[in-house]
Amino acid sequence: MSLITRRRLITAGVATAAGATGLGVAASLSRRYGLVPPDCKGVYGPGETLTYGVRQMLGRNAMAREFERSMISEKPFANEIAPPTKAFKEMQARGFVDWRLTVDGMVEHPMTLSLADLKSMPVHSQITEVSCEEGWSYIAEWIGTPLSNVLNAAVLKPGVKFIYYHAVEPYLWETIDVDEAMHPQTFLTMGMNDGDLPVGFGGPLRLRVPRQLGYKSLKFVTHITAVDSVKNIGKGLGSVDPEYGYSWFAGI
Ligand SMILES: Nc1nc2c(c(=O)[nH]1)N[C@H]1C(S)=C(S)[C@@H](COP(=O)(O)O)O[C@H]1N2
Ligand SMILES: [Mo]
Repeated sequence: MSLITRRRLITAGVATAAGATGLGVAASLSRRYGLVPPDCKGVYGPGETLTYGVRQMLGRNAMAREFERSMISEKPFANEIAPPTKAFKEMQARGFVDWRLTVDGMVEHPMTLSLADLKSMPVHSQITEVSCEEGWSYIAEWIGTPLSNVLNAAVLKPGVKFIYYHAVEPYLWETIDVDEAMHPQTFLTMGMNDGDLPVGFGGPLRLRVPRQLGYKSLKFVTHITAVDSVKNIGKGLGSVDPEYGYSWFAGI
């Protein structure tokens, strides 16, 4: 649907809301056009809903800023050491040849991909910034294949609304909406600054979501699931972040 049509619908929804029975109509219209985030309830709910709704209406296709090569940070700050598990270290010792990414859920063709499979897809690069919610940031070149290539190969079934992804650490998971998942800058990243993606930065495989804060760019990604709702995942808030007071939608 075009932006104009969507805007008209919203205007119509808001105008209807002015009427006595309109609130419910406005709410259901907003939900229908994907303007309501999963963490829309609670103290911060109205703010989250406003931020996300505006982004969805005006910036669904906006691009994250890309930088010149000369702007790449000399000493990027890795916020995470390798997952300290024996299994991870063994895979690392074997050069991650047995690392697998599982793609399942509401897809026509569930699949399990190796790093070699991913590298055989069209590979692109972007020079973008990682910004942590705690205030620091750095710029790096990220090399990988857009997540859309994998999702298009798996073929999303009608009704998919979110992509749910896990890190190798079982307690770390995130979701993004389908717009973010299909955005050309959302990359399954295997390389950084002309080399393999170092483990400290999420190697061998990290989902870079450059339009959102660093915590959406999960490192050590092993599993991607297409879903139509986040209600039954964790506390139903869309990711672990809102459970700790951070926004599900972390647009920058
Ligand atoms: N698997 C995993 N991914 C993660 C994290 C983590 O602890 N584990 N931290 C997140 C947070 S809060 C930020 S800000 C960025 C930090 O990225 P960096 O280490 O490349 O600086 O990674 C994100 N991805
Ligand atoms: Mo962070």
